Amino acid sequence: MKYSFPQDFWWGSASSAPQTEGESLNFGKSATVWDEWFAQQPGRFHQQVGPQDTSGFYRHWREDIALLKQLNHNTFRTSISWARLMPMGRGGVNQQAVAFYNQTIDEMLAQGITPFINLFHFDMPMAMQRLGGWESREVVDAYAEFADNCFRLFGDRVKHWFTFNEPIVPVEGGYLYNFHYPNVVDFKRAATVAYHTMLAHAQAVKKYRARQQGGEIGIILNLTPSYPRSDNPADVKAAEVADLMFNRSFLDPALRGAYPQELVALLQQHGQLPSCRPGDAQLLRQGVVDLLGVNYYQPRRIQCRDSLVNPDSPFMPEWFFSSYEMPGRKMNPYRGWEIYEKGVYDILSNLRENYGNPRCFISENGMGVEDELRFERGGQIQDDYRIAFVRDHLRWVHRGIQEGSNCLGYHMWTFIDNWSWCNAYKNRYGFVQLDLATQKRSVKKSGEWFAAVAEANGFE
Ligand code: BGP
Repeated sequence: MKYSFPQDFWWGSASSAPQTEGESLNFGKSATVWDEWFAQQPGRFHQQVGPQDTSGFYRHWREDIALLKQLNHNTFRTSISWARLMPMGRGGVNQQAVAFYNQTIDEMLAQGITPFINLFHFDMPMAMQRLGGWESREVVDAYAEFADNCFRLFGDRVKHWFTFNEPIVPVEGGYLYNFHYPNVVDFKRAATVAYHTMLAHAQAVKKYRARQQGGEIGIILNLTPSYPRSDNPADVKAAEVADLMFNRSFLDPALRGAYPQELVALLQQHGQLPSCRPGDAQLLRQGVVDLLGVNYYQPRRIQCRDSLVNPDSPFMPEWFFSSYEMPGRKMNPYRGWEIYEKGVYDILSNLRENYGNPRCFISENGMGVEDELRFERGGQIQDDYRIAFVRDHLRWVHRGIQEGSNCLGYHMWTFIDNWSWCNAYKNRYGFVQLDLATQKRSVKKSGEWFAAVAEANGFE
């Protein structure tokens, strides 16, 4: 069968400033929570590569953009580092950063690659974290100032903006499950962080629209379809609560301008609602996006709890459901996440049926592989598994589009193997292999395959 995609489909990949730029304490940039996190854990990180190094886009940007071109990308997503542009978090702008972002944006445009720019990819400046990070309303206002500076400085050329990438990850990682800085475990604080993030989002959307720059603004959410173990009402209910907590907590405000009533009622009942101010609800309504980025990696498999909750234990989402390992599920043998390609189609169907079919695109989807060098033959990584992964997801994306979904593109995570928050370079995701010792870039087999797909606007 031939899979042809709509004209002008966005073919590209996604990355982020903190995972690729390097030079994280140089050229006027101040520390983010990642510099702090890395410094606090000597010995933890694979090969000792940290935010200061990464894949070195700060120095290799010209070569990297040439590679994007070679891979027939018509679009590319990266982010602007808040701590690079505004080292104190607010106030002064770092002119070296302005020059850096100007040259990279201009070079992408010169190569026919439309830049998609995201404003926050987990990289809270330490100056802002010291004020309380997303727990602080001051930080919400500072972020809006940063966003507005980005629109002012680059909005004449950048026409696709995103306020946040996966805003739930700092909530989960930093305030609920203890896998990111600042390692807090407290639902109420997590809920406040989530709420303030969406207020910051809405403020940025408002600022962008006020400038009337003729572009669009959206948000990028990682959506994890929650499948119940059975049709048993208790399992179905458990999956619905997981969906409320992990998907709809951001999806509903982003697309409908308000939180789901069921979620508000649930948190209220348990005394976990963040404190609101007059005017917040109206602000949230103004944050409805023009464009939704969907990151999809894996689903959630949910069942009802098999034991009663101890009401004295700290409140957690898991009071209402358990996860289980679905028998026979397909796993990524090289990283350990479930692979369920149809999930991407289910997300598109849900958006079409329940959210008015918004303009959207797949903004991340990808396959991490540990020790990928073992697949090198004749100087090239033969990553047929990644080709199969992308192709099989694209088939489901294609079907969603055939059925009417307003899905405008597909971005793979990621372009060049990059630094990751908890694993550094252990898991490789790129179309392009990075040799950490030499910083040499080599296109993998999947990169060549993707270039051909992008050129043909589809595949057989
Ligand atoms: C997404 C993030 C990316 C990237 C990716 C892979 O959630 O947006 O920044 O890191 O996941 O995950 P990991 O690097 O943890 O394997």
